[in-house]
Amino acid sequence: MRLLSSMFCCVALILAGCDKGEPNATASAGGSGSGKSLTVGFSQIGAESSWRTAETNSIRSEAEARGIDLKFSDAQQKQENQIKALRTFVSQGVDAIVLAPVVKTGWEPVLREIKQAKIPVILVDRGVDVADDSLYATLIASDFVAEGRMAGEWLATKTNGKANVAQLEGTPGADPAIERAKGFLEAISKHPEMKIIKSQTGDFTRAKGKEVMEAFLKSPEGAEINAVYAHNDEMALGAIQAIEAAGKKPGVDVIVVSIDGVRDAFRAMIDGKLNCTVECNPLLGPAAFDAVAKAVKGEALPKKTIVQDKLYDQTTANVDIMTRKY
Ligand code: GZL
Repeated sequence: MRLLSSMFCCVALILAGCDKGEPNATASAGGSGSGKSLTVGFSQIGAESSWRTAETNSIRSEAEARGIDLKFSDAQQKQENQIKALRTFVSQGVDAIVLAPVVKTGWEPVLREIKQAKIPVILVDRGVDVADDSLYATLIASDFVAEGRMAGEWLATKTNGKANVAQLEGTPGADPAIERAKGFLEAISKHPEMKIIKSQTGDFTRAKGKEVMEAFLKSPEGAEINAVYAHNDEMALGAIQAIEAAGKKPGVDVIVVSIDGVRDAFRAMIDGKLNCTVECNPLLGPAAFDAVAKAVKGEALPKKTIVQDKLYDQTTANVDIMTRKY
């Protein structure tokens, strides 16, 4: 019974974001704690968004604070570049690998090679599809389905359950693109008069978000679009530019909802152009290196630590912006 209640407590703490693995947890210095400084390879997706840059900075600064030698590789949004980087890390004999995987599938062969080399892998911010989950030590990420659901429910309330939505999807095959679409659809499906009338990838970038939105607005259905759901703030900010260029008022004629909670999104909410954003915390450095420290010592880790998210809208944006860290 005691064991059961302490297990429940542990899960509750993780869900509440209060355990040691929470991304804002204070850093414990000194790498593995064994005295020997660690070498860790970090395969990052790219620099497609300010969210991504914030994540990179969090991991870099946390490594520095702990005296960890970080080998950083930017894959420029290409899985093949990530796979190359991972093999390089193996040949360099790193102590652990932190991987932010661009897409969900195609990782098994390289993860098996890493496992054979006895190097633990910590997945950050996006998950992978593998039959054997011993191929990675742990995943630290948000619940993307819940994020999409929150955005969809907010939009349903705002529009009284009536909207013709244009969806800007993230990178095809990426965990957050798949799951954020799923959660949003789940929420709007409860409202027969809410429909996604256009949907295309904007690759999580501002430039692509703008380009795709311009094309949506010029399409035969363009005049009917009265809401935008973007899988990240960057694409929403691009869409806002396209809406304005088409002579419409973003935030009023076209309601815009998105995900991430970056500072520019708060500025756009203060300006009345973005309606809401669901925070997805990129400050994963402390939690990632807490996990690295445990993994290299062979300690057990939860298969997934869920990072807590929260929805913000225009009502408190001018106050909220003052405490934003990214
Ligand atoms: C989320 C992350 C997404 C962010 C984007 O964990 O993978 O990728 O939402 C980013 O802004 O580019």
